[in-house]
Amino acid sequence: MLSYKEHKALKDRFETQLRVAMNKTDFMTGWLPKSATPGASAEHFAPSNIALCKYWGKRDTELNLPVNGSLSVSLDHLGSRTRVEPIDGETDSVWLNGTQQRPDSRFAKRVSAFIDLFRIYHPEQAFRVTTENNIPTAAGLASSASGFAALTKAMNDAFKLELSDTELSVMARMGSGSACRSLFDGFVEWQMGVREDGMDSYALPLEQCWPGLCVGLIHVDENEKSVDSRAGMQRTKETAHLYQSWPMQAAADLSKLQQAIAERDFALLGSVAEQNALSMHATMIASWPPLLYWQPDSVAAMQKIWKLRAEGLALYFTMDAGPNLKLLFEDASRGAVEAQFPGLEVVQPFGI
Ligand code: 2P0
Repeated sequence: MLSYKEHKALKDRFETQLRVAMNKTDFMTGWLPKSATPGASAEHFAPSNIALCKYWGKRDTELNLPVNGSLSVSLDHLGSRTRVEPIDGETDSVWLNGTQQRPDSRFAKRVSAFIDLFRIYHPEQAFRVTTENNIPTAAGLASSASGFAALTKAMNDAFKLELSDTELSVMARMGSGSACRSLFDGFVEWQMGVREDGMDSYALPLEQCWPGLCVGLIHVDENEKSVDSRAGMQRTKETAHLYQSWPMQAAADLSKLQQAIAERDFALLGSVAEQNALSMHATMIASWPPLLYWQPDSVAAMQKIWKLRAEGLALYFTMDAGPNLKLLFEDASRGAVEAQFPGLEVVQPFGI
């Protein structure tokens, strides 16, 4: 019988071996056609997305494989447009919203590391990458999902890879998990998959649409978070006992959301999305050191929503790893909601 210490040492060694066998570069070497050549410039748009059932926690941090499946709605015209151009020189030139990013900045390093995956056969080829986000900065929406999705599509064209939508979703996931959902419009499900190489962990668009569904973006605070989602989900998974209940909750919520969408049951959709977001935040608060993204204005908005709902307004919210709320309502309530939240940015992902 192995002691606990011996058992742990064996487990660590096994996991290290697995990691060595399946890092991103190994993955790409087995996948990319050797003929892949960086020829053309290319440009693509991808929408931002809001999760109704959240992605929170990874079972593999190298390949961005999630602990749970998630479901989102894409934000139509709000997102990122990214252009890539092969250039002479040794380093990538990365531009965001008209400003060149320092090569040692977090953003430029993440973009270059992602492009490295495509240029394994042409390590000398540098790119100019230009990204424009049309997401109002005041809405405080993360842009990594739309940015990496647009970049993935552009690199696919630049290297003439002709990858399928599913393969593009797998690729985008390795840039940023939530980016795999931004490959598609409308409702999108990211199936978590079970394989170690992640080839079954990608997003799929749902067939159903929901004309009249509204997402309202409330701005509470646009300052950069001190702990980003990537670090936040890792801390939660490692330190919050409460996290043990998260995979079960997410699985149950995912199937209730599928039901709500199939039956166009707005009260079910809104209540499940709101409870899912609050449960995710509960796991964050239960981490150590604690993670509380809420500001006093976030709590004030929640209380206002609960009061309006008690008075009969069909209004719910969701929140990501930040202080800003995203309101969920239907077109019939739009006037009443806008009267309560002046200046609200409203998106109707499926039209009226
Ligand atoms: C989501 N979030 O489902 C959840 C809810 C934040 C809270 O996906 O490390 O930026 O790049 O895979 O995709 C944000 O996480 O993290 C996110 P990485 P990502 O929208």
